[in-house]
Amino acid sequence: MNIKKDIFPKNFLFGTATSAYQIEGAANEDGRKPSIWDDFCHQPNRIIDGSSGDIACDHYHRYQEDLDLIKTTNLDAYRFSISWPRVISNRSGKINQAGLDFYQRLTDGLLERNIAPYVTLYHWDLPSYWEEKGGWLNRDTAKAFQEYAVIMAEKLGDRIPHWITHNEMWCASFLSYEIGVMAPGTHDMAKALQAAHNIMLSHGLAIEALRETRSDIKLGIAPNYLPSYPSSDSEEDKRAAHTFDGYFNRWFLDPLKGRGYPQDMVEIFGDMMPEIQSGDMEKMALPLDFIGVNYYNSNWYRHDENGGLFKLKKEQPQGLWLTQDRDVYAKGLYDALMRFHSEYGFDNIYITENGAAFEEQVVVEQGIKRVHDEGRIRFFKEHFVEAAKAIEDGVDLKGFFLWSLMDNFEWPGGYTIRYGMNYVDFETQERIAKDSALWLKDFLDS
Ligand code: IFM
Repeated sequence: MNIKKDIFPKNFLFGTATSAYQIEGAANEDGRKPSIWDDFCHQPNRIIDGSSGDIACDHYHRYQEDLDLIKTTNLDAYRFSISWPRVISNRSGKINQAGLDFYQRLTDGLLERNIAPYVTLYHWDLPSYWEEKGGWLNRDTAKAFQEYAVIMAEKLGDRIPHWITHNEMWCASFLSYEIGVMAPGTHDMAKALQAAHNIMLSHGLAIEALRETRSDIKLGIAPNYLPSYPSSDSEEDKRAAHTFDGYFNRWFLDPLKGRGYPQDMVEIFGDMMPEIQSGDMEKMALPLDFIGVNYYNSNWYRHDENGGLFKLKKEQPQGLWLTQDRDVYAKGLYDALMRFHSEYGFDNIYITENGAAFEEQVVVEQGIKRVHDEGRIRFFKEHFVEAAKAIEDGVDLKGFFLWSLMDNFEWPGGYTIRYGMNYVDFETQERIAKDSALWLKDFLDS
């Protein structure tokens, strides 16, 4: 398939995304405090290769070189996250100037290269000093997040126009507290629901305070969205898919649109429902300037009487092609965008993450190191086509951020799963542009 950039509107923004813990390293430098991910990684059997983000891509020291990679790929924008425990030293909100300076330098480096910064305030690295007090199970953490958000906007809001409160709230709550494969790693649905509530509350509190702090910055959030299709046309399977959708998607999207928690799910969760105080749901529904969608894959469900709380079983159709850790269904991106547009009425939509991982080898050809990642090029093309179709069909899609700039610490997958368009040799920290980065550079130039 051959595609050209002109399938997108003229001012359409192309970017790439990363997150602090996955790339920065320098875990113990310049006054950074530990986060729940430092603690989690240093527990046995949490991370497949026993690794951590202690060094990661050493981006803290090599950020200039990394910003050059963004520039040479002809990308317009870069979405990065701020490490809360790097910039705030304790529960009283003491600023760590050295940590803050890093984000000042990073932002300046982007602006010097004419790359638009998009910042995420929370990509899962909660300071351990808050975890000691219950972490996201404690409402005080939501208040603390609001204070941290305000400090960041005061310090960086003059140079960063787009602010995202949270990345993938489902992961920060259910994947972390119910399924337990992410920090802090518990297996308790009631805790997951309480964490999800406090995270969404913290979003609302931050939006409220950020509006007062700077009226000129644009505010949004980046949920992960997983289309959930029925395995057959039967009413039972449709209900199963709808229930999974309630758990993964509607649980977050409905409150953002002022619809409260979805009633069908409230009934299923019963006495596991979180503590909700008066005014909480109104805060979650404060208007946003833009919304992100993180899309990777889709799931299919059928009804199963023995299928746990939700009575369902995942059943993927034949014929999906595979990446290292997911199956691919590009049309799911189109469906996601159409739903954000039609059912939820969102405008100013960005794809804040989309990408694929493959097992990759460096080869040397005529003295040049190359990584032939045809799978990633195919993935990019298929998803670009679906995004362009959604725009044609009326979706107000403003930009597309590819995950990720470079291979990095892929959470429980450690360094075994490579999502980068640039290869990282984690022994030497050498970066090698993969064929996908070279393809993208030409595509953006086309
Ligand atoms: O690496 C992650 C990222 O941190 C959040 N979204 C999904 C990516 C790939 O799994």
